Amino acid sequence: MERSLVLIKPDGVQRGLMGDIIRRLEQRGLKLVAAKFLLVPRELAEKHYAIHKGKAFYNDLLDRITSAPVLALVWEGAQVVSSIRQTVGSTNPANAEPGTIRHDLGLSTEYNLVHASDSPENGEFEVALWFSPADLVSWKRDTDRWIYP
Ligand code: 3AN
Repeated sequence: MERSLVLIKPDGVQRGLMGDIIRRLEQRGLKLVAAKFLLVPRELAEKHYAIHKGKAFYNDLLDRITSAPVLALVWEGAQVVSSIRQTVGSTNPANAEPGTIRHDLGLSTEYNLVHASDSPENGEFEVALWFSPADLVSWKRDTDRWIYP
């Protein structure tokens, strides 16, 4: 089953938007299988953002993600990665479609509220980076039959 890591980043936590962001993902029909509220160790941030190492914004990115608590979530389901990316919107909120999290709740790329895995492969990698297998809850959701054919 496909999984996606979503981080409600420090700006989302500080602005009190955790509930709104979770509501949007839940109402879409996505299924939560793990959650963790934490201060991100620098080493974990470096591994998570390794692909951006060397870019002009890399150090600021690490400073921001480690500056205050983050809510890390794992969502599971068919095509969950692309569904969540659609609900999250473009990296720069100025380009994000109305109705998306980044459009509706943000104004700058630096403070774009959430991270979401960008491929099923990265979803698996990131879930394994942030969670141990025992953290992932396997559960049957009764409403699934009203969401998936
Ligand atoms: P996304 O989060 O939409 O997958 P990525 O992976 O390209 O976007 O970038 C990761 C994070 O790095 C973004 N969410 C944003 O916080 C930051 N970022 C990306 N591009 C820039 C940029 N040009 N200037 C500043 N920060 C950036």
